[in-house]
Amino acid sequence: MDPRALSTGIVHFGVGAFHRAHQAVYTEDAAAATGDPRWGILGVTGRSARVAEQLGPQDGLYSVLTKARDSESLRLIGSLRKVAFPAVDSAEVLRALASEDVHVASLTITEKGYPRTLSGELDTSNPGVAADIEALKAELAGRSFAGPARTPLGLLARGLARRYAGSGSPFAVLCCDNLMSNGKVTRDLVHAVAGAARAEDMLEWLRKSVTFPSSMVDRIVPATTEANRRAAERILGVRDDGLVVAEPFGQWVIEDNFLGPRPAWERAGAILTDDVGPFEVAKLRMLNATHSLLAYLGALHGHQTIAGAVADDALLNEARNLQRNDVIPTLNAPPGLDLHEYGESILARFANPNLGHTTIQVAMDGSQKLPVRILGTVADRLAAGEVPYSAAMMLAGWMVFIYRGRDVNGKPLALDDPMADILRETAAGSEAGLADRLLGLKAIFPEKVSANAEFRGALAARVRRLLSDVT
Ligand code: NAI
Ligand code: CS2
Repeated sequence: MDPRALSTGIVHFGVGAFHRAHQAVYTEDAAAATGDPRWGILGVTGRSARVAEQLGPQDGLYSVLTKARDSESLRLIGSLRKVAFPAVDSAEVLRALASEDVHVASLTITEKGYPRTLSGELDTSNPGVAADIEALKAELAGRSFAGPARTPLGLLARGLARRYAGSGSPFAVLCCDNLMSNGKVTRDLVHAVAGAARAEDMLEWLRKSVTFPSSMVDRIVPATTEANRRAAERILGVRDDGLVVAEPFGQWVIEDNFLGPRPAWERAGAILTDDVGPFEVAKLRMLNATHSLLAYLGALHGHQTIAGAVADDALLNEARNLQRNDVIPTLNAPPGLDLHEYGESILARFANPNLGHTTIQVAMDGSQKLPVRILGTVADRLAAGEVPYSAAMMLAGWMVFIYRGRDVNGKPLALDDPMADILRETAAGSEAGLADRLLGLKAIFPEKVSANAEFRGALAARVRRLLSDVT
């Protein structure tokens, strides 16, 4: 379908690589299958204008370089019609969220884009959240535009307030981040922003007219490199600054909970279901936890890529043990899914040498990722009276990654994490006390995990062994 025929029907927060290689592709395919022109996307960047600057001169057009093991293909995508940068375009985003032509907002703002306290509540001490709550109060009081938003959830809440004050028509907010029950997480935070602004009437409307479906999202999309752009330029004949790179595999399982219209994503291969939960848990625990194990152990052993880590038999064995011994016993398989075959299919995807997904990229934001990916498994196994030794190995990898900051060859390993300073400070000290010191971080480890003596012992033993392996 000619992208110029598309009207904007979706606002997406977090126009990173993954959105462009996953939801935007599904949305384009749905439009092509149905001829429905209503689903152009207004993308909203996060903290920099870079993507807006990359795509603006290209009319929002960009390409996806799909890299299979021994072949690659390039595809032009036109569903992303414009990219807004909140620092200058918040008013436009607010108008779009209030528009009767727009029916869905979606998000890929990373695990750290959902500011919560230890107990999972909205973190109102976050300066951006606090500023957005004040802006919402001002706008609800009928005062004029309260200036640029500071957080995606704040901008979204302000836009929903505009919708409530205007048409009040039904709306859906679709989270596409790697979080468990990601729709509920998003709903609770957006409701909390409205509650903090004492917007009781708006809250009532939110409960009745705005749904927050959860979704399980899957496609490995590494950060784009200059080498990728040069390869694409040789095929395209022009440089595409908005290029994204991805594996051939993709999956999207969406909770069918929409009060208003939505793209016919099922016509593009998405699965609409009443119960996303089993798909979410299986994917986050089987794929993402194994990814993190290979990232930390792989990086420490000098492997630049996930594919390199999977090619290391000892690490491949650790990955299989994690899936088979610790994760699978905690899962209720989604209908028709053989979990052992699923685990092997994941490892085969990781082994794609053409993708170039780096261990250091997967290793980032561990403080935000580990609670979602591995600590549920640990808690479930301990509750079943078992010690999850492979999960302990994965956590030992993360701890030694922080503590050593270098790989087996002495190459520095960057710690890219919103809690980096706290992690470094906590890790500093004796090797013997490393596991206990990091286990003491209540922002990451729940009591039921950190207080278990057997698990502490297993973790400390693996930290010791790993330190001697890589030192
Ligand atoms: P990216 O780095 O290309 O884009 C991240 C987006 O989130 C950017 O728009 C950025 O501005 C925004 N962002 C980052 N930190 C933020 C914060 N603290 N607050 C608000 N916005 C913030 O990353 P990519 O590859 O697009 O992945 C984004 C998310 O998509 C992941 O964190 C994950 O939840 C999900 N995902 C990614 C997959 C992948 O293979 N890359 C696969 C499956 C899910
Ligand atoms: C990866 C995920 O970077 C990471 O943390 O584990 O982005 C992974 O590539 C996706 O979840 C695959 O669907």
